[in-house]
Amino acid sequence: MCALLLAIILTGCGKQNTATGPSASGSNMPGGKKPQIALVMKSLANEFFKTMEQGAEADQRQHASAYDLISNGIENEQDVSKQVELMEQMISRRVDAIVLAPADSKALVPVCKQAQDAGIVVVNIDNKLDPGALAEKGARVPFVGPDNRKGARLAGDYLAKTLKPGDEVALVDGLPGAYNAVQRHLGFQDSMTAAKASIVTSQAADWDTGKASSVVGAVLPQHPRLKAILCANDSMALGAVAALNGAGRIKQVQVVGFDNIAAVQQLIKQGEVLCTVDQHGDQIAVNGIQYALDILNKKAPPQDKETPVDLITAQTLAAGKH
Ligand code: ALL
Repeated sequence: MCALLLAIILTGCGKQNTATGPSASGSNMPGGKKPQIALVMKSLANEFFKTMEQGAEADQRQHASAYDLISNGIENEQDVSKQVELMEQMISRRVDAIVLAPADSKALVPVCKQAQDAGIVVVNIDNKLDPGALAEKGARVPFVGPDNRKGARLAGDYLAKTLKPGDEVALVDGLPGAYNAVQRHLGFQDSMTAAKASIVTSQAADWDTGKASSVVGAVLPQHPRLKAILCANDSMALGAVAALNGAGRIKQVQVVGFDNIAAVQQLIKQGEVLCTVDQHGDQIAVNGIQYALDILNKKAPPQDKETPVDLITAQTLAAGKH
């Protein structure tokens, strides 16, 4: 009890899911001990990561005898140093594995290496760590997550069907240091180039609703003929919609998002967002945890694994597929 209390104080915004069931079934851990897996996410203010956390917690309850889960997240999308700190806390707690969705693809590499050097299995989910930075540190970390360029292209191509050559569009990007932000930018660009649309501006709003609202608020008066805004995540699509409503242009400008959060599903049904991309947030961490368990149980070589992305539109929502 005392140890558990201490653990919770140490992790700050962390949560622990443990179970008192039988010890790990089929665990190859020393003494058949049940592995402790830490999930280190990004902003828990973002519904995407709440969904991810709930998916992981549900999986832990279903497999309570196979592992214990400690889930952590940061408050602010840009707080990279806080995420490094969370990693350090998990290293001092000597967890068996860390499943990490890195806020920045380079800045988290040294602490991942530090974890590996301490004998902790590290699995990278959601946003890929930078291969160059990993190579420089001599670290190999398997990645479990989607092809973000492909996902963005799904949404961009769907939007393209409504555009004519020369139509003006804007891109709202995620945090520049995140590999998935860059990949989504490229995917949107692929679609817009193929459609011969004109990208009049592309600006980072760091995954954040408030920032996206200000960025789009400033872009709108400069581009009176704008036809669409492609946002690299749904939080920023919410900001774009707020700015468009504020400017009275919601009917003239289409919005595209990425994540499939509930608030955006609602806006798609209302016709204020055209489409989004489901990257199955509830399954991403679960896949990473499974992968960590496989490595701990010496079942799998550390290869990357691609997870699915699906286009979400008014039609797919009406068909009740999600
Ligand atoms: C990315 C995720 C989401 C999310 C964003 C915000 O890594 O894939 O699309 O909205 O982080 O932190």
